[in-house]
Amino acid sequence: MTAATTHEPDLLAAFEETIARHDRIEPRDWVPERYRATLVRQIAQHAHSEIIGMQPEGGWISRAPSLRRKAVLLAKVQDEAGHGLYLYGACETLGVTREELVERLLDGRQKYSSIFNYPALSYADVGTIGWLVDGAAICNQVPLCRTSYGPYGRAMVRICKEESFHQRQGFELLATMMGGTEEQRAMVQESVDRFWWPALMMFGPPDADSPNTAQSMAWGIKRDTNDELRQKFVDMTVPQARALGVTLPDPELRWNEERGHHDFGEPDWAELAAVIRGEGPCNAQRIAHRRRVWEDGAWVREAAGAYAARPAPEVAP
Ligand code: BYC
Repeated sequence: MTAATTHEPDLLAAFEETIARHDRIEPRDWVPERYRATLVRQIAQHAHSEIIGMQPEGGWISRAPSLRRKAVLLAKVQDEAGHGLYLYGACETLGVTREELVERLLDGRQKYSSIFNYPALSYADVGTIGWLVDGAAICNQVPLCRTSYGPYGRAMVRICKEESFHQRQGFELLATMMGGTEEQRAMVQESVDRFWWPALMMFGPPDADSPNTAQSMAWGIKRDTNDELRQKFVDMTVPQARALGVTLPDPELRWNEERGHHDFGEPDWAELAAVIRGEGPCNAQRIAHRRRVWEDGAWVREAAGAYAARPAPEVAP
């Protein structure tokens, strides 16, 4: 990433032409500072979400109801760690270090997805998180495979493949429970009731109140608006809910023949704003846990750094 010097207008024109051609921007290309800062903000928030997102489900690994469920959940939570690492790697190509990004998360300058500030209270929540949360993530992330910044788009391709698998495992878990006892069916419904509205909030505020969407769309960072993606998610999820036999907790949800989409109720935007401000049910717990493991892992980073810094051993001729 080279700094603009004497030829900034030429550099800006080249950048804008690349965006207009829908070509990729790569790490060595000159970019306006605001483009770089927007990408760092979004990719870092995404990376933090993957890492913090390990916590609600991770708490159920030791309490999984069978060896098979435990193996599946372990693999899923490990995948989320991998996604975080690809995304931190993509972010580092923009000239920030991972340590700096973690600091910004821990002191509240950077955010992570609001959804992970809600608790996972029952094993049905593991299924609901896979079905609805990974389902919403897929809607959001598939278009990001075509984002204008190369390293972000390429990370998203692999992440999306794994998220699709996660969504299916969540659906399969819920379908199994729905075929079980009355009590199990009630657990699934109760879980869906709690997660439906927070899942809709994952897409961000409505377009009219989203300060970043217009510029991010103009730069090809985002390919769809928050409201477009939310609609896509609702349309995709309604038939799946019907197949499962669960009710989505929205009395205004119905098919609109004219629009060719489902109409649905308004999420509680004041609740989203409060959760983003740090006032959700689990914000303090999530960050305290992240801070604790970051501090506990200091010796690992130190050891890895010390090894990397050692001069190569001399080899006898
Ligand atoms: N939560 O102008 P807007 C996963 C913030 S995890 C928190 O619309 P933008 C998984 C927003 O950052 C995948 N904050 O912003 C892992 C901005 O504040 P700042 C998570 C939110 O960036 C484990 C302000 O509100 N996915 O897959 O254009 C288990 C104004 O918003 C939220 C991603 O991170 C929110 N929900 O659009 C299972 C996708 N919404 O930064 C699954 C990548 C808004 O200016 N991120 N804010 O202080 C994005 O696509 C976009 O950043 C957003 C927001 C759609 C989230």
